[in-house]
Amino acid sequence: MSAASEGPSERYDAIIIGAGLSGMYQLHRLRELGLSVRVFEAGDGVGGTWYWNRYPGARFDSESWTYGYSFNEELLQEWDWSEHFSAQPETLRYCNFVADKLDLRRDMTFGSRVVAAAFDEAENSWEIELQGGRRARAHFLITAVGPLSTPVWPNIPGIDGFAGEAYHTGRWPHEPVSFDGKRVAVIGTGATGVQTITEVAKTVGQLTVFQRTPNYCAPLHNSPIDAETQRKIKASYKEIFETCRNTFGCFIHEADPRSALEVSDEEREAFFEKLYGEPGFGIWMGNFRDLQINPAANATITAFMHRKIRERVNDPRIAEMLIPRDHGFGTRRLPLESGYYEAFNRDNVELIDVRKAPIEAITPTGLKTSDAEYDFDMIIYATGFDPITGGFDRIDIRGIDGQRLKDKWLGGPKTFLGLQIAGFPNMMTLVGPHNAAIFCNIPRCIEQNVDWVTDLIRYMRENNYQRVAPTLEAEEEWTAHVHEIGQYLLFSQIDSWMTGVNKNLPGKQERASLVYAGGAPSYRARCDDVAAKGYKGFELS
Ligand code: N01
Repeated sequence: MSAASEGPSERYDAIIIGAGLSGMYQLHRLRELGLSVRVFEAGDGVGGTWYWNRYPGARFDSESWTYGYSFNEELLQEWDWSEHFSAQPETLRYCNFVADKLDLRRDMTFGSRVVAAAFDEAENSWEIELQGGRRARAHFLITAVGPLSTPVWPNIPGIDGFAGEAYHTGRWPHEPVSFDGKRVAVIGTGATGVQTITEVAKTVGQLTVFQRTPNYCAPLHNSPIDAETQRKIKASYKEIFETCRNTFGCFIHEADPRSALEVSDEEREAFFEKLYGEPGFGIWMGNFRDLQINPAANATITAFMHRKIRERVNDPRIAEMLIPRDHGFGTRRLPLESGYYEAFNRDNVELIDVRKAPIEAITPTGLKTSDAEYDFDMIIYATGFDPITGGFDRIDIRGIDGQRLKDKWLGGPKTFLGLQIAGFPNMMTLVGPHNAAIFCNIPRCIEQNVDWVTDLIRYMRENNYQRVAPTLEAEEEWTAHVHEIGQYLLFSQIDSWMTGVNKNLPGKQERASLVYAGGAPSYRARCDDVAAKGYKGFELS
């Protein structure tokens, strides 16, 4: 792409890539500053994750009333969440409700995938190119591409030759899909697979689950929100968001200050039971403080979860297959479930361990493992995403001297605060790598990211600065800090999307430090400190 200085006629103060929760809020905030803004979005509507992930059973596991935007009292008071943990259709309706209320769509162009972006040094601006060739230019480029937005189909031979229905959960069709009486395969048992399997099992003819790595799952305990609770929630938003603001991951769950090893066995067991019986992430986020840093402490909750799986699954052989052996509880992202283990008690649900019998090929009529051949009417791929950097990698982003971001990040991302990159001026990366927002009740951290970026842009305009980029030194220091702090949490020693691993992708076989693991409050304090010191670590010119 050329960055010729005459450039395209379409010009804005800022271009935002993506109309998910972060892109929507960023548009709103920049409009308040009086900027001309255009959002380019590949999908045909707002919502990002909630637009694409329409698979059966999709719902979030943040409490609904902690998930919505907090910045606007009218939005909070006018919107009723119907359940404590909202399902995808309602969350997508919420995104559309916000877009309507704030009149966001008039500055959005849908069905437009950004394929390239190049910085023009002479003009201090970014030129982007859309699939199809349309180009536009802006002073600021803000990526709001999401950490899990690039679905990955497994690299299994024959995958294109299957004659039946085939769906990736992250690209689920908009039309209803029926499972009635069908023979259905699900490949993948991450958070998405767990929700899909639980839901599909209810109406399917025969369901066969192909599991490579079992995950620990805990009950969601979802329920409807009655009128009285609704009223109380609406009266307490201030306190709710204040609580979220001060917890590690901005959930309402706060870690217990005790060590798992300082209490008696009975006390520990009773606490685990209590948390297992309560809604949401308490068992992960509100548990003893050292479960995710001390292997001996972690072993206690891991043994508890093993017992729970055995209690819930009737066939001991299947229970043993569902018990993770290669990682401790909570070291991979915890899927919350509503009857997942009981799905395997149904006569029409079969579990196949693909570590023992690897999938060798997708055939025109089904699937072949090293042990057997299966016929299916439908194959569902719940095989995950190109994690965290995937949304960046598929755009040809070029900074100063034409340096490609993909090349710069070859040995792992380098950023300052997970929000900017040396050599890529005036580009801000919402929920980007090295940002606390990935390990967070995401809208809470999105608001922090967006507010911080908005303040930076306001500061630049007030002080007549045209260009901002971190110094190499600041970038190196932050990147080293992200690496160092990540080591303390046990998840950093385990393969998962949180450590950047996707076994289907040649470049994603090794673990990397992709997320800031110091918690949202520390991250916010650091960002605020940088701003208070006149954006220390950034070069402004
Ligand atoms: O993706 P994943 P996901 N053969 O990467 C398997 C968020 N989310 O879409 O683990 C066989 O976790 C793979 O196996 P393995 C949440 O943060 C949130 O499920 O690599 N299996 C794994 O089991 C979540 O963590 C919500 O051995 C293959 C699965 O596919 C994140 O999204 C709901 C395979 C992929 O799991 C990602 O979840 C849903 C192959 N060739 C998701 N290739 C809520 O808020 C891959 N797999 C509730």
